[in-house]
Amino acid sequence: MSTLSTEDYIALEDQYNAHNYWPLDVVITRAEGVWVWDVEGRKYLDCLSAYSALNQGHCHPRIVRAMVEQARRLALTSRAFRNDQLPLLAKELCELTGYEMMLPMNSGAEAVETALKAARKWGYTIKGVPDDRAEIIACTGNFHGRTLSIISFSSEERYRDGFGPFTPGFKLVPYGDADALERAITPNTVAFLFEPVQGEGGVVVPPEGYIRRVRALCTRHNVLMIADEIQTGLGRTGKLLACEHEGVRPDVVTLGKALSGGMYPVSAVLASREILGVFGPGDHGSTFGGNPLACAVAREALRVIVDERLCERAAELGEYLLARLRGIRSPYVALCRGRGLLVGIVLRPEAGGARRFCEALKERGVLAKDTHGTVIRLAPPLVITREELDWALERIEKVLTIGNRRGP
Ligand code: IF1
Repeated sequence: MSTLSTEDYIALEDQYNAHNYWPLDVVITRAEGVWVWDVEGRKYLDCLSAYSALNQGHCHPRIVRAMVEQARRLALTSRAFRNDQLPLLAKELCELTGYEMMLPMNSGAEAVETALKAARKWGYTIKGVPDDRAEIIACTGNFHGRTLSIISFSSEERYRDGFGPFTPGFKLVPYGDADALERAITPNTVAFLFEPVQGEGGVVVPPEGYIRRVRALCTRHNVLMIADEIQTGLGRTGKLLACEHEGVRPDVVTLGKALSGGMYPVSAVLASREILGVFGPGDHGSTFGGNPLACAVAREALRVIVDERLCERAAELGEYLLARLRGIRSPYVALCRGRGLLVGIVLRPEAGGARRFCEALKERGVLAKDTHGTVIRLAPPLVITREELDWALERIEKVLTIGNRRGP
């Protein structure tokens, strides 16, 4: 047990760390599977999974072993030299997903930036768009990361306020509206970037058929379909890639988060040889991208997803979770929605915001995070058991049904 208390850690962080987050006041010191422990020795069930980075659960023993063994042997070469892990990850990831090539980066935002750069270059060199005229269409309510170019097309004022001037060349259309996408496409449109389920947007599942219509429009107008599967990919929604729910293959896919099982920042862009082939030596890169430690960890993280049937588990348990949540009679809940183990409880305006429900859940041993102020997001590790889900549901039901008007 630690000698510093929760309050001590919070005071240190407040003093020395930038305040760009407002976390729940739980100081976690260790974890295993779906469970985490705070510095006071209290135990919690993690229903956020580090925003879906922990699909395989905390500190998965196989991934830990792969990481430690690789760390002892070789951690970083830079891409100035080759290493013996990158080629194997590339082959295994491409074979698993059915894409011809990948390009490794570190954070999700870097993968998205890479996809956008590839799309622009593809537009100029292959589609024939005039220099500096490429347009990329994205969706209202999007979340793709925090870099300047990505926030340039955010519809969330909070993410942009004070950070201008912004990168030009982006347009927004309403999420879920394929007609609006068709109207926005011009001869200079090189790509459409979207999330198969919007996470930050409040766990928004698009109308049935949307992803198929997007595919058809992108094909007809020679526009690259870029699916940001950083949050939805790798089993979270019940399929390896969420676009599979509509039988669709995007031209470009971004992956991150669970690509390392939460062990290390690893991201990647997947696409055809034609698209990723636009990059030549020196066009793009990253000191840590494709490093052997990242690649060894990602290789094992992918094998765990397959061996433990995490996609199937997410599909089965997600259906169960949503049905159970929909059965809760609560004066605060407007509706529950989601796909697989990515679920949102949308609260009514009179509920007074999702934050206080997340605080109340924390007091009862369940960690969840509000999104968009009014949605409680539930995204436990995909290794969760039905019994553990029931344990969480019991507490969620209590918090959502407490009788007095002021709630939990
Ligand atoms: C934060 C949200 C989740 C993502 C998609 C790219 C990225 C993300 C679809 C960038 C990252 C995280 C980042 C985290 C909060 C968060 C989040 F609520 F903001 F929307 F997960 F739901 N594409 N999402 O969801 O990946 O560069 O962070 O590795 O606080 O920024 P990153």
